[in-house]
Amino acid sequence: MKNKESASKKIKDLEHYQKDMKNKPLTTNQGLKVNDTNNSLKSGERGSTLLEDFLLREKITSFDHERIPERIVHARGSAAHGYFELYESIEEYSKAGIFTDTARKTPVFVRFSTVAGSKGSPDLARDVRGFAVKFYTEEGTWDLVGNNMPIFFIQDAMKFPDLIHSVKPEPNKEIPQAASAHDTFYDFVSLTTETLHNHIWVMSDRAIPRSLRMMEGFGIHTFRLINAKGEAHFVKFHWKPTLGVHSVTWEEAVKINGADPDFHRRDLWDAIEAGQYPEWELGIQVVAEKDEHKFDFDLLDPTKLIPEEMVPVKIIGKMTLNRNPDNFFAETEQVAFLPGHIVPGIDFTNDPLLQGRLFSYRDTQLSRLGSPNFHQIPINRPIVETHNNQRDAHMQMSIPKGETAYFPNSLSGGCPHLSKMAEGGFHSYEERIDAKKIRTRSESFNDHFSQPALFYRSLADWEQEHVAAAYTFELGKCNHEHIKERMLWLIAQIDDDLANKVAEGLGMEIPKDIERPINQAIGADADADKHQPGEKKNYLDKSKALSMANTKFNSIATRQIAVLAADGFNMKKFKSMTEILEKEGAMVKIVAPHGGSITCDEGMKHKVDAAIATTESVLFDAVYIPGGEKSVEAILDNGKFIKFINESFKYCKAIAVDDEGEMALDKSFIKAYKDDNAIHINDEPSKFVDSISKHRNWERRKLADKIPV
Ligand code: HDD
Repeated sequence: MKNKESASKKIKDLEHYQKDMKNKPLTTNQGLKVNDTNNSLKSGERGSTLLEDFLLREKITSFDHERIPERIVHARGSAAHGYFELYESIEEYSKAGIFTDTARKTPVFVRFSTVAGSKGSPDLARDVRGFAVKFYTEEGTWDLVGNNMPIFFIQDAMKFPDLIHSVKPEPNKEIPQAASAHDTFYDFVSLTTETLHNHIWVMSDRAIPRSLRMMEGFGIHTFRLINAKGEAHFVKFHWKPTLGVHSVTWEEAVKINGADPDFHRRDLWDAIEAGQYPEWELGIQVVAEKDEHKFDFDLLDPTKLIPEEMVPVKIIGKMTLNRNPDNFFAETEQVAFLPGHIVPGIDFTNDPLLQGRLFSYRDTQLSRLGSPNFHQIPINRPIVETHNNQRDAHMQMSIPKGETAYFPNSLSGGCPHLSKMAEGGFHSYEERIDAKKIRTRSESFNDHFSQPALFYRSLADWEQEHVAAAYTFELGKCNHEHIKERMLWLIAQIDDDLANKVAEGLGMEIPKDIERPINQAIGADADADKHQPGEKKNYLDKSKALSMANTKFNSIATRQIAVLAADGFNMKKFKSMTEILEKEGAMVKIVAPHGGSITCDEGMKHKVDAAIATTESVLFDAVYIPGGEKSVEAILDNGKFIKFINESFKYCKAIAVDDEGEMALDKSFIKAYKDDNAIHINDEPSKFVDSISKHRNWERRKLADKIPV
């Protein structure tokens, strides 16, 4: 169901371009009604096809050219429409209408993505997630093109092609797809130590989110906010999901990729269609210009975050996604995000990564969308009118009137005319620059170990174990010993304990010292010593916000609950359990031995959501087995149900059973562990709800490792 009431200005604009085919005749692109689209024009019934067949040629030509180049990075993505609302004006920092006018509902289009994989790659790759937001503001479009991690791999845009070439499939054999676990990536990472911070985030569960709706977003760079007096403040942008930040485990991710490669895309779509609109609060960390140098790291270095203990995040508004796109290609594929799209009140800093991005995104749209007129594609059009002297080029959709296409002019009355700042005219922040032109990296960017170490220290024990397992897995997939050795040495600079665990898993020794220079991302004539990673600092022991153990655990909304049942299940308990689960917003799905429907002990038919043969436990958050002897016996007759139960236990999920449902536990690995905190036998439904809202019972994990599924 589309939410018509909140149909925003942008949605109305898009409606203008929508085509509804209902009750319409099939026509050619010229409007000619078509009588036969099944047979080509031939000379005789069995004769050869004629060149004259313009119907055939139009149809086939269009088909032949349906594809456009996929994005060089972030090719795999899913998007949705929504809106942003401001809680309170922050006019002391920014004059942007979106940050001062609390009455506005600013339309947004948001695209989430993985980075390394192709358009058809699975959703649960271990990877950074793109989090790109297009705000259609009254003053023009603002694109906040961020990721789900607060830092980036590299410090200078000049390194981006190298980074991406190293992680993409190796060029001789085009292997592996959507995976960083290969030699070229670790060759690059181990020679480019600035990557280590983003890299350890990728080794954490942040890289395998439970849902796109349960991950944070970050603008990453330090930007500037500019107020009406022209004063600037540094700012970092944060998106915090109202459902909290939750992830799956790597083993589950691998299985999900097989069971449902569209897991995240489907989850986003289904939640919106069900009216369970994903929400994120927008937060800002603001730093006065005068405080630029008071930190132990450089604010212009995109491999550093500002710990929330040092600068708290001020929550200023909320984004809600309430509408799925009508057409994937027209909207999700053709949307073009450009970090260079800003509005008065927001400005850039000299972060060298951001500066390079300001070039790259416009450039890439030219090959992807084929023309500088890509801003005229409906999804990319601002909601405000545009007037300028740019003309022509492929696919010009407007018909600019008048005899002038230059400025200044007198023949068109000087129009389109300039706007003063007071009228909303954009004016770049006047930053003082007094410097020599130089190709180098600032030594203030040299700290490569402190923040990866802070991240690792801040994690809960189960998160740390997952990080160690991820390094071990990824390096275990590399073939070159010297690359693994370099990585082990570097991990030891981050954390000894972590390095020891990884070394043990690899069956290797941590090298005592390795030949310097370690960091090779320097010029040929540069003084290598000046650009090596500095000593690890400890300016903060732990930062709470870095661990998912400190996220929200107060909702089971949109959680997928599998009800394992067959004919004869006990309706009474089923009803009281599922009514409460559904009231709390969970999605209850009946998984049965077959499709169609099953009949409960009260003789009513219930639609089966998935036959056991078509689904897997890793697609669900929790399991409920109602009583009813006949029902439980029927499910125990099929080994896949037992696997389903064991696997749910293994991945530390909540499981509830009523009455004869306990027989299912006795047939599973759970038999000896029925006192587990998240196993509920004839328990109050509210207790099951509590366990599901905790996401996982990690206390179970050591035991769970022993379960052979
Ligand atoms: Fe990028 C796409 C995020 C650094 C060059 N990037 C792209 C997308 C996201 C990001 C979310 C997908 C947008 C969409 O959904 O269409 N990129 C980032 C972040 C970065 C970053 C958060 C660092 C903080 N990117 C970065 C650098 C360069 C690029 C340094 C080049 C010098 N990125 C691109 C690109 C893409 C892109 C090649 C591919 C498709 C596109 O732009 O539109 O230009």
